[in-house]
Amino acid sequence: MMDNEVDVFYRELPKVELHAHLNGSVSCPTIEKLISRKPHLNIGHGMTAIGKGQRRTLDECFQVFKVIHQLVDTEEDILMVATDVIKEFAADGVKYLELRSTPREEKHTGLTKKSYIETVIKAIKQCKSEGVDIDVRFLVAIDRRNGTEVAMETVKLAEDFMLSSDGLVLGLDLSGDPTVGHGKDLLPALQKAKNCGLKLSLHLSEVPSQLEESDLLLDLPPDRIGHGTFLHPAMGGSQGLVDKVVKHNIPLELCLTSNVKGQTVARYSDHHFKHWYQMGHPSVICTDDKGVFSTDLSQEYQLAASTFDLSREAVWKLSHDAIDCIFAPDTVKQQLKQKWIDLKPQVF
Ligand code: 6MZ
Repeated sequence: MMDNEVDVFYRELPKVELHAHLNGSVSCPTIEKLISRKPHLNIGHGMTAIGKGQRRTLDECFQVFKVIHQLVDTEEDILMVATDVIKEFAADGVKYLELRSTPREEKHTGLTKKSYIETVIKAIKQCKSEGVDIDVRFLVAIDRRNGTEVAMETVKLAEDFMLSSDGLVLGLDLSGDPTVGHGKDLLPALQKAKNCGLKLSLHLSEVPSQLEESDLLLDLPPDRIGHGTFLHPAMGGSQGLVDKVVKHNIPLELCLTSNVKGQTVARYSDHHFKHWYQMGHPSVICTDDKGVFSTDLSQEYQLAASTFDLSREAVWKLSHDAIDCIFAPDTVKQQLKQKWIDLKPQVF
């Protein structure tokens, strides 16, 4: 064991990251740089990350995002945050990353939703031109608490960028505090997004009270599901919901540390990964918010392996099978599969 207790096998494992919120992924060194840019805010480290062994309620996690948003409110900040996050994922062995973020307008700094997205795209292109070994795409996020009108506006923006970003903007994410708002109000916007060719990754059933909403949104159907913690009957969901997910073969993005630290799952061994994985359903290990939850993707793979007793072959297959769940076109999937072949160790 080395390197923050993570075995070198997991660091060297080529990985696909499909569920990463930009502002939740900001590392300690980047937070330090942001704090030094804005000392007047009096923000300390303890306010932006949840350390080893610590737990917070989901509500407290959402307070943490508000603090980070105070620190990230100019184009300059977003450019730094996005390039740092991309380079950190690359250093962790991530070969393909779909980053998601909620475009924000900040009147006092002149930041607009359009310039927000443009800046993330600039960061992606900058990393590419520097030769960072990672293929990065972007999903524009809808924060569910902002309601119908903002969701429609966001879809329009995402559509414009999908058409003008050379394939960098691929789809939409629906996220935000799951206890606020109802998916039925967002359905027309999501339907419109789907009709214009945007891929959809929706946070579903992150808390127990969302079964009716999940049932409704699964009929779209989405292209991927974030968390889906309470869909399975063993977690308080229903067979009907599982049947819909299976019928449409919708992959799940699963984030172990996030769910345990955010207290929607009591123990790692209770994580719903086991139910879906046992069924052979496409399940992708992700970080969610690597900065806020003090983790990285190598640690998440190691955690899944140690908790559910996965062999190295099984872990390799898990990271390889994630390629089929990406939103980029088949040509990219083929390139990634070749990369996995090239990087596969002779023996595990
Ligand atoms: C739901 C989450 C989330 O968009 O400013 N976000 N939404 N559930 C979660 N589980 C813990 N973690 C993050 O990144 C921060 C935003 O991502 C969403 C929230 O809307 C949060 O404000 P961006 O880059």
